[in-house]
Amino acid sequence: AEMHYLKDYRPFDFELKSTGLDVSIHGTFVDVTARLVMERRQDGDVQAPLFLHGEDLEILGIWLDGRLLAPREFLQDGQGVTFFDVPVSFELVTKVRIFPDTNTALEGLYRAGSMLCTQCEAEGFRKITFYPDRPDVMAPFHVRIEADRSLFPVLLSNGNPVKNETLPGNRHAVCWEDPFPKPSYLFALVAGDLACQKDFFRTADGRDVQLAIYTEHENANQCEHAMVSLKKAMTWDEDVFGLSYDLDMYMIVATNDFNMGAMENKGLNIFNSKYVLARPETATDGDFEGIESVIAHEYFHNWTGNRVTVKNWFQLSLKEGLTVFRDQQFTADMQSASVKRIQDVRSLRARQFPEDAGPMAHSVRPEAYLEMNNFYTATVYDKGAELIRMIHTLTGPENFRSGMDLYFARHDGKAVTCEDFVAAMEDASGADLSLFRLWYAQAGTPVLHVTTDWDEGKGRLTLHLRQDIPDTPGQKNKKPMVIPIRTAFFSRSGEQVLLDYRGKKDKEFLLVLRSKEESFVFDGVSLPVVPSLLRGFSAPVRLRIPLNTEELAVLLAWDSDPFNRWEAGRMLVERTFRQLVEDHRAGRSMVVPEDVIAAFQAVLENADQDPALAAEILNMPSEGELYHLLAAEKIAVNPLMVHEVREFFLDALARPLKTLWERTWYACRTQGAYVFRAADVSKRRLKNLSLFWLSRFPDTGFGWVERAAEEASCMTDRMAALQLAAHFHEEGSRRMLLDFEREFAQDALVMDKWFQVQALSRRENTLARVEELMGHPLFSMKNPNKVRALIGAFASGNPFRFHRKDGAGYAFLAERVLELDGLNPQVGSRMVSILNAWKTFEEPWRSEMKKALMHIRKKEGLSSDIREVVDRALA
Ligand code: B3K
Ligand code: ZN
Repeated sequence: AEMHYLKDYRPFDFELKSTGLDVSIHGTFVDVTARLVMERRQDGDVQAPLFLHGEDLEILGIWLDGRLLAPREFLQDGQGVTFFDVPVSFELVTKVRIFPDTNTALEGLYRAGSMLCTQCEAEGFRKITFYPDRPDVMAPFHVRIEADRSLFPVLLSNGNPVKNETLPGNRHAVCWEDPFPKPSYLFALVAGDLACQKDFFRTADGRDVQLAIYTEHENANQCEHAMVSLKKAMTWDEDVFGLSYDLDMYMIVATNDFNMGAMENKGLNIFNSKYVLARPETATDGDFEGIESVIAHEYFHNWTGNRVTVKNWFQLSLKEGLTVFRDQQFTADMQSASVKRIQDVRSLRARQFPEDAGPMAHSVRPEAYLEMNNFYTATVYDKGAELIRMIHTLTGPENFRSGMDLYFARHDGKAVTCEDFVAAMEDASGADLSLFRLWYAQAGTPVLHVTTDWDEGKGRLTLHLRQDIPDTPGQKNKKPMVIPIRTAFFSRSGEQVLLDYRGKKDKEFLLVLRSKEESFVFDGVSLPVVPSLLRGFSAPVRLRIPLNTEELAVLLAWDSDPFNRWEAGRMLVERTFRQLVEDHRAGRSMVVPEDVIAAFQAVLENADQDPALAAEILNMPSEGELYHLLAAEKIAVNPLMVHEVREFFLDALARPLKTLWERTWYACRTQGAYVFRAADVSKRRLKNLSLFWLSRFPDTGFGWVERAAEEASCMTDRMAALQLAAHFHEEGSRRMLLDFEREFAQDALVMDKWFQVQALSRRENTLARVEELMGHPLFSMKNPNKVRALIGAFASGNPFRFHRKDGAGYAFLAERVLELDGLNPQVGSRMVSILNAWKTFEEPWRSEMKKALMHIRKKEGLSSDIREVVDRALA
């Protein structure tokens, strides 16, 4: 593999008129015949040879306009095949053999249990056949699939089924036609013995669409929630964006072996079964939420991604940022909007901010990649969604909708760029987004410094704003960005006050910072006010504003923006934590101030006003989140110290609230059958948060956990108790885990949870237990869900036990990465990225992490996925 650069982009010299595929499935191999009708583009290079991508393909024959080519008439290498002499228009037929059973990378065509399925994005289609495997080459597909009827009664591909054939030798074939021209990355094929749940959806203009969810037979009864979610998403997209589904059929296939969450192949989504299967006895509220949002995300791609696709992979955020924004808005409408926003920002800070500050930092529209799969990142997805959100804020909802309409009117059926999207928004809204475009090009998280000046005599308040954008690898001395800042002010007693800004009285203002420094002046400020800035997290920046405890307590209690209430709580915790860290380092005794405790106590006392928000506010930052906090302030991370200080803080906060937490636990018990609905979800969340706090008391803690486990009647409550139990050494803990294992040994998704809670255990022998669990009969390095549940959870979700001073955690991870390098480089690359933050740690952790990275780099023939990450981490 070689580096790809955005600046080198060139259109393809040929036009692909149509693609015909004939896929013949046999015992241990599959033969693929591709029929490509092509024409040389007159506006292209008329001398250019024809290059088709193709990897790991065994050539059975190549025909040009019906003539079998001799081997010297083309040139094959590891990347593909080149033809030096092709006519202006021609038909090229290739026949290749591939081996899905040995494909452990789960890219291209592979075996998943008894079924065969595909994953083509980003560049997997070239492992199926020779093809111009690039997103700007689009064609209508005609696919014929042939297989044994007993082993593979169900044969699926994109579009509409047009023909069935019965063949000799118990074989059969099905033909599919997808009339919408599409790039190869949206191709899909599934063959298997699958159960099918059917339903239908009537579109706004009265067409009936067949909906079908395919699963293994034993899971057929677990699709209801996914089906309901799909119909909700279809309705929402019609209501909010005026977008209806376009084919006669919408199919979803659930598979246990999948590298990520799901894939939006045209008309035939393929899903990790984790995001399809659910019932109350086996799925948690989190699972139900995840399914609803991933089903919606893949469905929304039908317009943002499929109908309008990307010109090249540098434009990935065109479809991913936009589709994440759309699924966020959907979830906000279906569930609690404030909780959704809080959780999204929390994950942005936990995953994207560190990425933006680390060795893999890249802009939302990256400039270069070695392995495209490494750029399906929090930056492209989640920061990309924040960019769309800022455009939404800057233009306003009506203009944003007009911009979307214009975008589809201009680009339907085409492969376009992020620039095309911004231009449509600009043209439809009249807003000037010229400076805004920098967000797509500049990496790094801007730091926004705010100071206030109050002239009591004049009744004038001035906000001084300044932005700093940190240097990132390959990018220095950046230009100021456009930062939309939703702003309001509160009196000391919590009223939102009316102020004058540029002659206009209002309660909320949209300030837009466009230069390095700027001051904003407000009049009519006769009493002291507390500013509430960046409301709803209106820009993906780090806000630095010196507010004291009293001011933060005002916002925490009274801010009319729920997000900023939560944010005030965070600021309070973070300030307290930093103070404790200083005390700890200076050898002073640590004290958590009374007024900090009182502020959180007030939240808990009033929890019934908004239990969901209270649960978010009282859910304290994890150790991992605190690492990021220190790293952002250039304080080297000492995992032992963070652990000790955080435990001290939690204890100090827990003690005075004990009876309140007990009362809350009782108050949140729900009666009756499990229903996945917002009101119940937030009660369960607050109840299980109470349990977390109660479990911390040394004498009574485990008793609470056992009792909660006994009366748990849904998986949400069971998991909450089991996860806490897994930290304890009590015999009861061992028994709970054993009983759980026995009860669910048949259910792969539930067993993932069982592996995960043990990987997350705070017991000091957790590393040894994780190693032991790798030998469990249900564990497999070949199954990505299992790898994530055990190894991923341990290395990224259990920092205290992973970041061992002796480096044993790192050595363990390095061995797993090397193992994955040979099996599944995409998953391996995700795992090795956990070490990217090595420079932010104190010694000896820092050197031990580096050692693990160097050990991995030594391996010869390292996959490009893992090599790219390791090289950049060590650069
Ligand atoms: N587009 C896919 C992700 C493909 C990842 C390839 N390594 C899922 C999604 O974002 O909807
Ligand atoms: Zn997506």
